Amino acid sequence: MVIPVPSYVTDYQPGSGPRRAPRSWLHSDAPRLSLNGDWKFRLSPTARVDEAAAAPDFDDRDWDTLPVPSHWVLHGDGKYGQPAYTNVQYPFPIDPPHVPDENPTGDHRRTFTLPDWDVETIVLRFDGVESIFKVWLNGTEVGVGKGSRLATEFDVTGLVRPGENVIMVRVHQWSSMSYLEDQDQWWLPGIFRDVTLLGRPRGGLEDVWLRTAYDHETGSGTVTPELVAHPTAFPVTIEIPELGIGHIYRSIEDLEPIRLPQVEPWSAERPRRYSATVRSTGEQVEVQLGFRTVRIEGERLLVNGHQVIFHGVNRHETHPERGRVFDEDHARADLITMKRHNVNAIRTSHYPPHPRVLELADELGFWVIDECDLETHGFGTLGWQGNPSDDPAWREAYLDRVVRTVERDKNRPSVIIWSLGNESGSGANLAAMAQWIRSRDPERPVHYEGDYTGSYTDVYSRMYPSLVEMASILSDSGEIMGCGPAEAQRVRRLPYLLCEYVHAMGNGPGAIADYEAFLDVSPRYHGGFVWEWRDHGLLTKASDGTPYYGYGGDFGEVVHDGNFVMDGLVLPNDQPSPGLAEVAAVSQPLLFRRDGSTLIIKSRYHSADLAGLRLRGLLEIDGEPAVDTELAVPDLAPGGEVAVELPEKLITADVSGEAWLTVLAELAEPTPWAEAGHVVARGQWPVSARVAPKPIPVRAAESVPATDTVELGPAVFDATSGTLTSLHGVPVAGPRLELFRGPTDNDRSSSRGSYELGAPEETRGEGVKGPSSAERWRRRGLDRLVHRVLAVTASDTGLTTRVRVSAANSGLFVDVDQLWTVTDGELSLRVELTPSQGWDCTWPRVGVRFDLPADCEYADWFGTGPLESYPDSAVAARVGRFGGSVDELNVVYSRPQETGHRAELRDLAIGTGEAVRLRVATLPDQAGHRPGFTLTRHTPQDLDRAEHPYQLPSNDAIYLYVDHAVHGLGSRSCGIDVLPRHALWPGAHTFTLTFPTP
Ligand code: IPT
Repeated sequence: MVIPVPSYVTDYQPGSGPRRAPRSWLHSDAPRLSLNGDWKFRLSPTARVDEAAAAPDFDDRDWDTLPVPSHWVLHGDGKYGQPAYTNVQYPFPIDPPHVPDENPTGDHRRTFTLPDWDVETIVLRFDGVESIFKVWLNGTEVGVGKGSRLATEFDVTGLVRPGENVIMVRVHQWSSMSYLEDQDQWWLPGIFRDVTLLGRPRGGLEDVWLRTAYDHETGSGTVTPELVAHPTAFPVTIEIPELGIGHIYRSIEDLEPIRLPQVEPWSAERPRRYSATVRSTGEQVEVQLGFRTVRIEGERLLVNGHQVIFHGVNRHETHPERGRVFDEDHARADLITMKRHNVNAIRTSHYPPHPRVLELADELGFWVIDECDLETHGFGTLGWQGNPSDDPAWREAYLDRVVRTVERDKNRPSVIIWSLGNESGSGANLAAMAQWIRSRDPERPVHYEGDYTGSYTDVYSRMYPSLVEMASILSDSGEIMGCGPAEAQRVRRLPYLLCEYVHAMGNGPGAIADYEAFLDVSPRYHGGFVWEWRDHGLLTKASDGTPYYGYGGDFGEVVHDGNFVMDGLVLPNDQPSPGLAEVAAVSQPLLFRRDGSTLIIKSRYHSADLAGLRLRGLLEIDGEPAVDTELAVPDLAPGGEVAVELPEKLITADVSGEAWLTVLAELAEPTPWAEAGHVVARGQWPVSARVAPKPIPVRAAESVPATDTVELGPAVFDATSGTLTSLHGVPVAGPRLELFRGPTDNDRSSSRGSYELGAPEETRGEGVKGPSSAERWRRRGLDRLVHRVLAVTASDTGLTTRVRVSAANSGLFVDVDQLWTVTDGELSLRVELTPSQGWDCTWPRVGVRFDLPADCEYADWFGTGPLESYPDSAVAARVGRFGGSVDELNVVYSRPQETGHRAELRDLAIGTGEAVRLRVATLPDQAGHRPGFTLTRHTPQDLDRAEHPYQLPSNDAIYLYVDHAVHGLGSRSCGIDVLPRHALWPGAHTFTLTFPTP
């Protein structure tokens, strides 16, 4: 008998059966039974499966066991299929509402014993199942649930029975609803959130909404209760013990607001919450209240009367082993990491997270854009033809989703904006969602980026605009994408935010600070949300068993989008990336300026003053602390500015060395997210006058060496090549010119235009469409330079080598002169680089490589740090003394690429264990600029060739690169290219190194 594909798999209905009205996620004392745990599991390749297994007496002994919650593809070592990653692409034919017959279908089965509950109804709740599911209880069909990241509750009162019960849940990976869930993430089928049986008491509280408001002018608060309850639930008491409140309501008609003359408001900075208890005749519910009022006034979005500025991130639910299965400790740790990096806002891209995440946001303090589970991006491939967003057949499914989002999360003070979804084109169904929100919760604005003309949303939101377009949007006139003149004026009257900007893929993003600068251009700009918080790498194994974090293509996908899923500020192993340090530095809540002996502090706090902080002034000479003093903390209202005088001892340094003043704002007391002493803001300035460079006299040596080796002070050279063989007794090879770097993900991308190709005004600052930087570098052979020694000459005090560097089938070259000199026993090297005419692409770097023994693994330096920095990602870098092992100095990006450059090196000691074996110092040029360095186990060519870290060769050397300049990072993997001012154009370079005795 042919079993048909069940019609619910491809219909437009949002679900069926006794689905209960969506309601808040509440903490109740009503009885509950968690059905999480081990279930029996059977996977079928299609949805054409008979229903025999639903029968209570079905024998499932030969089924496997699978934990719930879980994604089955992340269990069983491939036995249950594999995860698949696509960004925009649908991994099935675009033939809505149909899906292929190949439709992995997982039957989950278990028994449970119904506790002896004295309740009125019994509810079966699913907090998240991907993509759709059908439920049977004791052999009887319950219903069908849809909406992967949304809750479904069925009334199972008549189906559940005393004693043992059998439940079967059939989950289909693909369904019509997959068309609405095309988010940029892994496709991960399964029951991935909790399953719970809820006893609903007589006189219970079906839903509770305690809407709060705060009047910033009077300091008063309001709680407006809204209940769904049977008349027998009354009287209902609402208590807020801390405020001495106890209100008794006799009936639903009697639900007047509670007015509180004086409350402390809730904000992301001061997340003050009050516990409230709502007690009916049958149930008690606890709600954590936060008093706040969201309002748009003119072009500004205000909370409690003050404008909100988002230093936000896009947060997906992802974990390298669990996928989207929630783990509270992990989520809390992530949010704490955000707080420690001055992140104050979260967009829940692109679906409501586990409800506890929003409670954590309430508790720790974040502004949240809560986004509905909706994305139809793949229709963009068809020019949005057939897009569900504008097709009446899908209207009910759209409305169902937004209702379930808002109803579930409506009590959360952290949620200040509702978002309809992501990248779903535009259309009437989206507009209908917005209208529904307005009728249900008029207090919170509606967001949707795809509404380019602002016709049904309350804020103007964009992703990845160029800086030129940013300036245009924030000016009074000029074209705006997707808008006619009148529409452009309409969106210019709305609060403006970037729901996504700067793409944190691989090494990057660059230019965060350039976007930040627009906060000073117009109050209309409210900041934005970095794309994205975490890499989504999944822990897997290479064929030899080596563990690594997999991305698209590592799981045999037919179509996939490679490592585009590795675009977070945090690496899969929870390690914050240097990009996150840059975010933290750019987003500091306090900005410091110095004017002589005056320190000007500007507050960017929304509602916090400086209580809870202490200020420290630090004077360092040559990187060593000289003065460390506490400064008086001035009164400073949120948003204000204050000037304080710096003590004399901090700014009058004995200038025999290089002196830097640092001012730090630190937590004075521990907070729930950091210890006392945690630095929230920092400013740094040079105190000593710049020391004029004392050039080292070099004389080109003239005679050809007569021996095979040449000795010069501590150095020995090969006379034929003119390269080092040993330095201070350490075997060293080099120097050798290098212009290449392991291309970053931004270097590899051509998804946006490049400035490198010329950027006339009409490109709106987007540059010109064309090949990636990496492609252009390869065309010019930068990845495969060859060397020809033109001359080696020596004298008693010097050695000169001239090398011509070029690439196969290229007429372009760079001449490199290396002038070694010994003066007063100290060895120095001047490198002079002269390019030929005709170079027409940027250079990723310009510097030299030294090959050191493999045990030269430790570096101590005076320069910038502690992390890597590049011309357009250098706000976090400061001058000081730092140290680390070669493995600590380089970031293990999931796709190997350029890492580890630290600019403006003064002095570097390289060692083995404790012992320093080599030292390299730099001289400043006339402008005070010095080379930077990279100490690494891998060459750019190694990094270029490996797709994953485990494919990198284990070299028998450590490479020291000293680069006079490097190219910026940009954000071109999904955003702007390296800006012209941060690009490295071919040119002549001269720099000088010395090699002091270790
Ligand atoms: C944008 C998506 O909204 C987001 O989900 C993610 O895919 C991001 O790109 C890139 O990583 S959409 C893009 C077309 C700008």
